[in-house]
Amino acid sequence: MNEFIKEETMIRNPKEKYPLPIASHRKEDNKFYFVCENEVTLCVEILKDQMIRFRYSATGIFQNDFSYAIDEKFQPDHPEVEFKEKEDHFRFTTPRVICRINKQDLRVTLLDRSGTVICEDEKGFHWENDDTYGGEIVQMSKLLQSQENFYGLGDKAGKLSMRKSRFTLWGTDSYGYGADSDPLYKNIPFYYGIHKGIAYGIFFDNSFRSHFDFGKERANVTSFWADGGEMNYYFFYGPDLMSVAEQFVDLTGKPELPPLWALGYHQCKWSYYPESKVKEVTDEFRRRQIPCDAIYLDIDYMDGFRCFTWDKEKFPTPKKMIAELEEQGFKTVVMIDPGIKVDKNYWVCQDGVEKNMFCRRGDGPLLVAPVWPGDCYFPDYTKADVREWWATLYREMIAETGVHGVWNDMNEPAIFLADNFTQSEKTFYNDVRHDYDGNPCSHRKAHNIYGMQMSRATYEGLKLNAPQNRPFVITRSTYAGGQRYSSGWTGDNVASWEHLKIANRQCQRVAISGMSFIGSDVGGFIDQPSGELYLRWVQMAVFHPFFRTHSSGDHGEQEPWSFGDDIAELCRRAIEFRYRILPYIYTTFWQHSTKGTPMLRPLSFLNQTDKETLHRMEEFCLGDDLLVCPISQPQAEGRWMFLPKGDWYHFWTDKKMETNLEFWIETGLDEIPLFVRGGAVIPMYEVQQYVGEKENPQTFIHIYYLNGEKESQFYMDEGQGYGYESGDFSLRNYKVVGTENSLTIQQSIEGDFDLKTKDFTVVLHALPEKAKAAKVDGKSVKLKKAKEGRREFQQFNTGKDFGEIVLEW
Ligand code: MIG
Repeated sequence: MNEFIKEETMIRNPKEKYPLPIASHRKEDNKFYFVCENEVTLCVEILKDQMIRFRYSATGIFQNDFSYAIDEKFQPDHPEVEFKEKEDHFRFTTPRVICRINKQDLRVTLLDRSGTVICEDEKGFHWENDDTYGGEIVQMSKLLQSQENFYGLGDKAGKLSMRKSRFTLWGTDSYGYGADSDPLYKNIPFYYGIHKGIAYGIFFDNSFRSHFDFGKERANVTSFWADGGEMNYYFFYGPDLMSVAEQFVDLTGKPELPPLWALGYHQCKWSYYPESKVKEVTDEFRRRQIPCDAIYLDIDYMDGFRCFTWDKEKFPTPKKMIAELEEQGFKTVVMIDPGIKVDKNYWVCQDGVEKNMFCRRGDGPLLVAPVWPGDCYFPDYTKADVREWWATLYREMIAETGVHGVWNDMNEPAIFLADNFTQSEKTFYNDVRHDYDGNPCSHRKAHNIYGMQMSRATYEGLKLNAPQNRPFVITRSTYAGGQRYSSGWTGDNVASWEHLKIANRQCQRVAISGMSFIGSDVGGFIDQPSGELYLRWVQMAVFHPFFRTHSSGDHGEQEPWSFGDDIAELCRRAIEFRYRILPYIYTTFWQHSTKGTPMLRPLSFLNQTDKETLHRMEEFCLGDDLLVCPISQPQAEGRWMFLPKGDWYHFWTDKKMETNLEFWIETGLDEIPLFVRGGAVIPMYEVQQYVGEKENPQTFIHIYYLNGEKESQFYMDEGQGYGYESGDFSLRNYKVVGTENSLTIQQSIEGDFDLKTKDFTVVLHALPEKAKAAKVDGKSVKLKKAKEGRREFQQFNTGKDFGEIVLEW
């Protein structure tokens, strides 16, 4: 017993049941089983040096081992471990972690190899099987370590650090949610813990309604539990937060690369119609030269909200319209909801009923619930046949009409409350049946994965009907691992400064919870932002992987020009900057898709041993080398912020920053505080109005001085299609080495893709003195002076395939 626990905290709920002492143990394949006197069984599987799975059964009988979260490509390596029986415990030792299991009560303690306790059970596994409540609850409680902090859990809107808070995961349509609202749309039962500078992660892979308490109920206890299913969790040892993040994505799946256009700017509203209105908007973007890649059609394009149909009055010739928009450089993304209108004259409904594709109530009849179209049926996406069927429904829309991307909404699932619907929650009845891919269950188990499986079926629809293209899907609800199929947005937020901050936190949090391709409704969905708020939001979202303005449309307009010409001009500059850093963003996405590294990173991920970073929420990094701090107040002439220890330059002046302190930074309306890491190589493009507008966009290699060494990468490929899978990519690895009077940049190239440029413009930043001499592969080149805004620098052009640049002063 840990002496820090106060007696009273250990008082046990009489309904709770516990393991008795371990009676036997055995090893089968790579699994170790510990069986207690009352049949309670713990199964431990050492998947990797730093990754251990724990599974408990109260009866000794485990459920079929099936999870939607785990990527089929995940490869455990089952390392050799030392297993020992001690007097009062069993012990595993991997090269990185020690795991102790108490004989008396099955409690688990995880330590690092130096013996520091990382994570230790308090009561450990226990459960309630309560007939009066009507269900089984599986519970785990752990000791909260001294000064421990917690992060993760998907789209929660409150503080980044979750200590002293309590959360529920149960996908909910949370219109106009706030910082304290819970649950929200996404269900990602994965969190990080960090204490003594050591980080670990826990993924509670259980899709029932689950709950997490980080020292709120009892100050020294962290617990998680679920209203059913198994106590089944994965432990990841860091010690770096970043390593935990990468391991979680290793387990739950890396997304493929999106089409490059999906990383451009998107414009959306509920709803743009008819066709002439859509064109008015797209024309205005081109007229004003504000870059934009995608335009969205919300539910009103459909015929009476029937999915996979068109309202022929509003959109008489969708194929022609989409082709014309494409000519202009716009991709069209349309909404598809799960609710299928009950209407015997509607082909999707007929077909679905005939083929038995829809969810049924516990006693057999089809589930009927009202949403936009009135009464609807709902596909059971947890069945392979249904996903395949759903994928085929996209044929006309994708293969024939040419729609480029699909937006899945209302998939928590959300329904409207109607008089004849007796459940108080705005979702399916608990008794609704699901196939769960051969593991039949009720909605209690399938609720939290419904949106994920819908977006999966949609992803398959895009693959099926446009196999040459990389799919683009966006979803509102998802579960752990949903990043394999879809991007996401943070739902129905509000046009307020508070919500700009919430969006910032949510995007960071979702990104470290596995789904990097995330953004918010820029400007706010509900209510009308001021021009200033809209601008500040745009300026922040430039650095979010998914970048889209969306609004509910029941107030004024929300396009970049809706707030007057001055704001339009400032928005234009911000969006132009997005297009300039596209190669950097794409490289960051590539790193995410190959290594699982989150694209957005809270400050704690940069320097986790510095306590200050653990509580910062507004500053964040996009990729390795850009650090941003949005302006989140009106009429700000600057703001207070913090830079972690390191070499950082002010992006707009190239001035070296003092770090590891809080400071005031001035900022105009035309920029937000942005910093770049010393030694970084930032690949940039000239501005384009949309991805692919210029066949050979001028490409810049921005190099930032460092007295030391640093590596960077620049990844590029066709930006669409799958050539990159067979070598048609270009990866440039850079190594920058700086001394007091020189800087060298080495480049090594992998892949066969011929970058669509002959030359690079190499731009030198923050050299301590002007370079006098520059040599590229031994040949002298002439440096030119250049100026941009408040920055002055030297630059030169060189062939893109150089091996080494040497600068001296
Ligand atoms: O009940 O399709 O979050 O983005 O514009 C509202 C209409 C349904 C909610 C989504 C929002 C979308 C809206 N939808």
